[in-house]
Amino acid sequence: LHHLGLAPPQPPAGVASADERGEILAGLLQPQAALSPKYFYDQRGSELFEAITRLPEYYPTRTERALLRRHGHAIAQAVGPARVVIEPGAGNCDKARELCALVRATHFVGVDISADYLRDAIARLRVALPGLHARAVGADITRGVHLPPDVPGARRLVFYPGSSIGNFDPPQALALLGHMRELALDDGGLLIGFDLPKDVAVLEAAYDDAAGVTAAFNRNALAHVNRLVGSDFVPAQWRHRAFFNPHASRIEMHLEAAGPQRVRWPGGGRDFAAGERIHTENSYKYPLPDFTALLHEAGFTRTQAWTDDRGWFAMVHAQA
Ligand code: AVJ
Repeated sequence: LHHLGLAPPQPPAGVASADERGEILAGLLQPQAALSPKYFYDQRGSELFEAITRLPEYYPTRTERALLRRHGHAIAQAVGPARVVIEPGAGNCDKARELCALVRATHFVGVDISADYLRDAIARLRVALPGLHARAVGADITRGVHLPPDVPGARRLVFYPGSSIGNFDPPQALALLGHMRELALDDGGLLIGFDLPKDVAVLEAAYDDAAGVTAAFNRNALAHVNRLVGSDFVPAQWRHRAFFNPHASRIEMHLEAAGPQRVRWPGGGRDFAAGERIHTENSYKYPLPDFTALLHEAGFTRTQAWTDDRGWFAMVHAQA
């Protein structure tokens, strides 16, 4: 997204670039081992995430969809005549289909780190909306994306639904929102969905479902890392942990070693004691006024918000 400069070269699928490899190994070697949540999303991880969005416990996706439908008219009015919709982290493009129809977009650009998964989704989107010019850009949105204008002079809407912004800590979120404002150009806007704080039991169930899909999604990151850097993690030896951290207002996900583990990769490795954890995800929950303040700090001007009756999820339109 950044600078709209040159596209970073894309490594072949399934092999880490030198930067990625360095980032992954540095995280694993920290005293508190950590792995970026972007490594959840290989093909299988994207499929598991899609399964999560259909779980009874996982309220964000269906709450957001209901918000878009219920307030569609007002949202379309706030957005105005945007013709180019850009969605960072587009995934299966399900929401893009509804949004593009709602704002009568002529062009759609989906950006996602899971490039093959995105290409299939874009192909389905073209069938569903034959009048829409839709294209896929396989890229890591946190590293910068090259987006030449599809339609010179057309107003842009950056669409960032699903509380994806929750994966970033507040300073990173601020920077990313700033990039999105640049991407929207001077007369464009941002339509963003994010998760609100709520009852801890509701939050924790959403990230530790009874069917174990979120546990499989969490463990799958290790299989993905094995392919990316040649490590020998045994995913079944790691337990899924998910809990709300009230001080930071975030869900944390970790993988906890079920017993002592020796993990090796070309050129190194690490021993983990039983119970030691790898921190795999944060999912921040912002009170509406805090998030609106963040948008203004990122340079957006007018904002307009919609929430559901339970106050569980919010959608905000912000003018660039
Ligand atoms: C895709 C980041 C919005 O934080 O709710 C779902 C990812 N992790 N279950 C979220 C996720 C575990 C999801 N986001």
